Amino acid sequence: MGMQEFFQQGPVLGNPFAADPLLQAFLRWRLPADLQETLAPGLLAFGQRVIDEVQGLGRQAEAHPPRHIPFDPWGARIDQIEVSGAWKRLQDISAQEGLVAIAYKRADGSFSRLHQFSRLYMFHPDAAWFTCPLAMTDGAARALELHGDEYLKDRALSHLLSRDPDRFWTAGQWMTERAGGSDVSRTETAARKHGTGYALHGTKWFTSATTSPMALTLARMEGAGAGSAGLSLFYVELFDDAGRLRNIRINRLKEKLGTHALPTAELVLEGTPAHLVGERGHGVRKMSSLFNLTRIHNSVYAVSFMRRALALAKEYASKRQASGRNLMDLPAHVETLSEMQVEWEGCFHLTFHLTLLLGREEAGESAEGESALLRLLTPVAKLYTAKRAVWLVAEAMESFGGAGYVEDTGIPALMRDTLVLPIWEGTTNVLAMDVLRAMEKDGTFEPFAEDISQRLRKVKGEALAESVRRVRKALEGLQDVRKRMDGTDSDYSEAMARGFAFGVARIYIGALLLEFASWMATDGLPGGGHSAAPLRSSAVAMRWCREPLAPLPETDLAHRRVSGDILREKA
Ligand code: UCC
Repeated sequence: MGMQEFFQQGPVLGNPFAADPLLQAFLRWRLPADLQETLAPGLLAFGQRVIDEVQGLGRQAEAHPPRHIPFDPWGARIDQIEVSGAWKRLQDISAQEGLVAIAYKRADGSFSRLHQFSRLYMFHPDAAWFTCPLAMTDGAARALELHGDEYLKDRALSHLLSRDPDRFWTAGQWMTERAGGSDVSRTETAARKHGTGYALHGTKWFTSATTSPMALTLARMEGAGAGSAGLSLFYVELFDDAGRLRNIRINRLKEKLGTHALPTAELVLEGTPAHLVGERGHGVRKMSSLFNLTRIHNSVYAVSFMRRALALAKEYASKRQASGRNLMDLPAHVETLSEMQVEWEGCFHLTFHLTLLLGREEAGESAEGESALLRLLTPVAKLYTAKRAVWLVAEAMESFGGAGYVEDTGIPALMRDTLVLPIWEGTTNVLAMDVLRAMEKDGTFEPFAEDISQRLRKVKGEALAESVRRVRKALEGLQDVRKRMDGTDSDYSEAMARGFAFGVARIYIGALLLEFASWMATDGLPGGGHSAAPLRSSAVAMRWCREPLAPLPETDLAHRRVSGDILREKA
């Protein structure tokens, strides 16, 4: 008998709706029965479209990245960005599937956001980050809905919310400048009065989705004060009727670590016509309606990537043999995978709970304290899920051994595309500062603590009692730290902020997982049948609560002095 050659079978993934019991159970939990029945077939069909069309298009878009063409053959400056046909098809599918429109049509009432984000969650890992333009488009639609005049609503919103691929527009967002990165108040772009509108002059250092027909951006009017209150929000249309850029120069496309299909450019505005959005001034405050929304998109994409990485790792472990056993049967590997699973489920609950809060806010149906909770949990979820996604995807990559490090498995691209999550739309520490802002300016901590207490009161069953006690205790610890942060030492609060935000996330997730497990044990069985699912949900919740929920290092003055010493290099 000849030697048999060894081949490893590659991973096979199913329909992202049919193969996701957590998403299905969450929808059963939160949606009214009739709405759930209405939505499920559409979600299943969309899942099939993701497999049949989106997967292939995403791969093609990734293989044919955008190209900057600065000049025509005869030397004229044209600054075109060429994108692949696959990228354009992803845009058409986004329009047809209502990936932005669903949220604004509000046919599903306060559940419209849950519906929209369920689709984006299934679409994202195969869509080569076309979800970046969609996030920007959604944010721009919200900003225009809240602050735009009738002209802008007529002109732009109808395109942003269209389901007709020929009418659908995506939108760009140009917030980042050379001086004003995270500190947007240092924006240097000037807005000069020009006819009935304005002309913008300045450089935008990072602009994503730059092939979009419109963008929202910030600029300072002549005579306006310093700081972010002196900035105004502007609407820009990039192209004239002949398709030429309107006084915009493209310096170059960024060569990024990942997100290779997505055009991200440096722009110089040389008198670009612009339309003021809302009253003059307070541009950052207005822009926050955009970036608070894109931060929720970011959380959805983080859990979406986590799900993909975990599905790949589990599928591989079920086939791969080592030491005479499947990886899935090796105790060390079981520990690693189950830790990843629990982390993903926790992040999923936090994020999808946020989509419910957002939906209720936009439908005008928020209960008392829920707007505050939405304000606080938006930066918390963004910073927490992004960090945990980076950790989880790196673990998944490692679980493939050398294969995970090889390009054509697609896993390196998944890792690169995940690494952007903690960076764009606010880095971890910038968001931790936003958590402080949300507590200090908007008084969000007390409604948060009250919400947890109410949620824990709903948890039934002896098996979960110890976990409930742990969450309560961790919340008390967080309340103590919060009291100390309320003092005058702002350096103390800032030094505590990241750990504090992680604590908020982990404690809130603990409460959500317990509430879900309790529901699963009583009402959660599909069709009322018997299943191991309730037991599983309880195990996940208990495992979550057994880990430290808010490990907060004390950052008093002595601690910070040492931190400073550690950083000062001595010869
Ligand atoms: O740059 C980017 C891309 C980089 C990487 C690209 C890779 C390729 C793309 C891949 C795609 C997949 S993305 C953009 C990143 N930039 C940000 O997200 C900005 C980060 N910085 C912040 O979030 C800061 O916290 C600022 C800019 C918001 C801070 O602004 P200020 O003006 O210094 O701070 P203030 O004075 O506290 O806030 C001004 C006003 C206040 O309201 P009023 O005027 O009423 O007092 C705040 O309460 O804005 C209000 N405000 C908010 N309101 C500030 N933040 C918020 C908020 N989150 N929600 C509500």
